[in-house]
Amino acid sequence: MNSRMLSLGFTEKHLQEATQYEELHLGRVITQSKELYRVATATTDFLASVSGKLRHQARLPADFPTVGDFVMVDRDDNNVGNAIIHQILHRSSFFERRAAGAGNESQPIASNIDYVFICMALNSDFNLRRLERYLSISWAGGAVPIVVLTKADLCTDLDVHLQAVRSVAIGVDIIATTSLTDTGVMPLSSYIKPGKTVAFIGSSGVGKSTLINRLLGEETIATQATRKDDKGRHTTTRRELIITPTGGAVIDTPGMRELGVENADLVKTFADIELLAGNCRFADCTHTSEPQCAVLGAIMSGNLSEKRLENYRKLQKEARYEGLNAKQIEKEKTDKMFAGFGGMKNARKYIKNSPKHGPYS
Ligand SMILES: Nc1nc2c(ncn2[C@@H]2O[C@H](COP(=O)(O)OP(=O)(O)O)[C@@H](O)[C@H]2O)c(=O)[nH]1
Ligand SMILES: [Mg+2]
Ligand SMILES: [Zn+2]
Repeated sequence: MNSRMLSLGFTEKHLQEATQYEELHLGRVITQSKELYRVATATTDFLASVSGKLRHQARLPADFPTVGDFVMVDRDDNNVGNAIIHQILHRSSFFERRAAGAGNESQPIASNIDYVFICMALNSDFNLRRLERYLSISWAGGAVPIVVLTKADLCTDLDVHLQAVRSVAIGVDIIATTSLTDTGVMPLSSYIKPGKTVAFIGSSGVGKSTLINRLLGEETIATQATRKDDKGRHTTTRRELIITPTGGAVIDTPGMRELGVENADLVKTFADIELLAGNCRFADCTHTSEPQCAVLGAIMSGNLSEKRLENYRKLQKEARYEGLNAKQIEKEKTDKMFAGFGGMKNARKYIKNSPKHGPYS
């Protein structure tokens, strides 16, 4: 494996999987524009589109390639027009969001991300509830989250902020950075290395692009998507996978903030609450008013913040509704309301067959 392949994130696992596709070449999708993909291989990069068969067999948007995908293409150079993507290799992590508008079609955002840098600025952007949301999304997608606190230069009480983040980001690395100096981004470099792919997420304006520019250094800027109208700095207009000088891949991901907590596995994010719940007297404790509830106990004693519990409930609810359209959410609510009757259908039957002066007349 050459260093370019390592930088692109190719691992032995991918090479191994690729061997089952004879006469095809391993590549990685680095950008996407509608149905055209830019694919980087061991030697070069070129445009590609999907094969008729892949398109034909695709049932969901997730069945199409997305940025970060390892794919099998029919060529290793761009001598004879666009290449054809025949196969998407197994994804180690996957992020998608619900498309705007009706229906519940989702749109793939990125795949094969090892670390998600959850960027949060140490100013008014600082919000622990939003952090909990991002943590849930990262875990759910199959990547390891790292909390990156940006603009440390603007913060006079770093310790207080770090303490607050620690109480929320259980078992997660927390890093404070500033883009004002080169050394301010050093703590990030241990994650950005050959074979690894990092995605930056966080609100607009927290300094993601500035961090990425710092990591890239001026000398590599020529390889980046540059804007003609300014100093040629990397600006985010679309998702793209970028190779850093140290040989790690980063993805600047506009749109990641709209990710829903679909399929969210909140167990990791709220491990403390899950653990407490194990000590509640009742196995099905809802932590609202039950006696000997360990969760409420922790809130009383100040070991758990009420806001955290509230957010846990909110995300749980959302996770169950995520992927449903408004009408389906309504149905879900009604179903829940009539759950005691065995669902809405039975509830209707029950009402119909009830004596006139029954509880629902
Ligand atoms: N004080 C300070 N400002 C920063 C820092 N990093 C970025 N900024 C500024 O924050 C603004 C938004 O940065 P940008 O990288 O475009 O944010 P993005 O939307 O997350 O990509 C710009 O004006 C940057 O100059 C930092 O570490 N400290
Ligand atoms: Mg940006
Ligand atoms: Zn309880």
